[in-house]
Amino acid sequence: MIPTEAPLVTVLAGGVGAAKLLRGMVRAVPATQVTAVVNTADDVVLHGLHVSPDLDTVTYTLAEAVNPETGWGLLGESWQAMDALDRYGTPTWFRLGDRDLGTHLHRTGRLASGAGLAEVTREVTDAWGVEATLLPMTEDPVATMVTLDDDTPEGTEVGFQDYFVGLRHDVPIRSVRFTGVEDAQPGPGVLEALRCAPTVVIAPSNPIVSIGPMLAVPGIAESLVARRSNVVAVSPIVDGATLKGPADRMLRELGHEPTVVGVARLYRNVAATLVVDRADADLADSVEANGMACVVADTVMTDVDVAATLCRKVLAVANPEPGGTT
Ligand code: FO1
Repeated sequence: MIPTEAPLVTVLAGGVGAAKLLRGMVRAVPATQVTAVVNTADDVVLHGLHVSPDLDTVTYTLAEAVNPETGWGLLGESWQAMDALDRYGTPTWFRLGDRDLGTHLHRTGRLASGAGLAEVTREVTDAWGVEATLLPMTEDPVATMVTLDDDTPEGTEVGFQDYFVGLRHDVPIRSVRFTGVEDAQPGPGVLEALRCAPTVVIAPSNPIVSIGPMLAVPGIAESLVARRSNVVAVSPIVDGATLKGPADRMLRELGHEPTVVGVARLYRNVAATLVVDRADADLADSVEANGMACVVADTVMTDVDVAATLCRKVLAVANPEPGGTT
């Protein structure tokens, strides 16, 4: 069921960075009023199972059940199913823990019986006691494909998880595209959540492969442009680097500046404000010269309290109290 209560905040979310932000958001405001629109272009079918890494990372994090060392997968996992696959010589480079497998088995079975991904996501979040609403960006098949900058004339195109996990994102790339996105419809409730929430936040996720696919789903970017003044992005780049993952490298390789200024150039049409870390305070003027208001905050979410403080600030800058100081 899609919630009828209008959210207080809607967050565009990828994986680990977004999950940390959302963990702070549900401390800053009631969790029932938080909606996340989640990237599904990383989804992959493995061993016949539909795996939705970003939806699961956000779910497990909000349930306080995520593995804190990896930021994905479950706490206290065992790996007997992977050991069993190793026995048969089946590739296990993408590791699915035994407990995590239950989620993929449930999702795959329900999708095969005709349920939509939004409905199944609701079942999974309910089962984990997650009170925030997670909405898949689309229920249609959209896949991030990465063209490697190898010595072939056109570059070899691989699926996102082959690049990210299989090649440990340790290879140069030439381009990224999202197959199926032109024909994708926003998932149930997505456009309403983007239109109705007083504040929309773009989480500190990879702008190219986490936020990029969502903005490419017809209707999503347009919804943000229409209310840009209430859209706040949090930079995933701090001091010219990402805390986790290849965003800095991807930005550089695809011709963008791997700084908060490069992030501002990517988001200026859809968001009015960019929140940057204190480490980048000296770039605030350059961000503003690129058409976004710039707010400096502690964005490195070392614990949930830092995340909650960041979220309170983000909400305040998007909808300042009349006469208030932020
Ligand atoms: N990331 C890895 O680096 N190695 C893995 O074996 C791996 C398995 C995995 C299983 C389930 C899941 O939900 C996520 C998993 N991830 C793994 C993370 C995933 O590749 C990335 O977090 C996202 O796709 C990027 O946001």
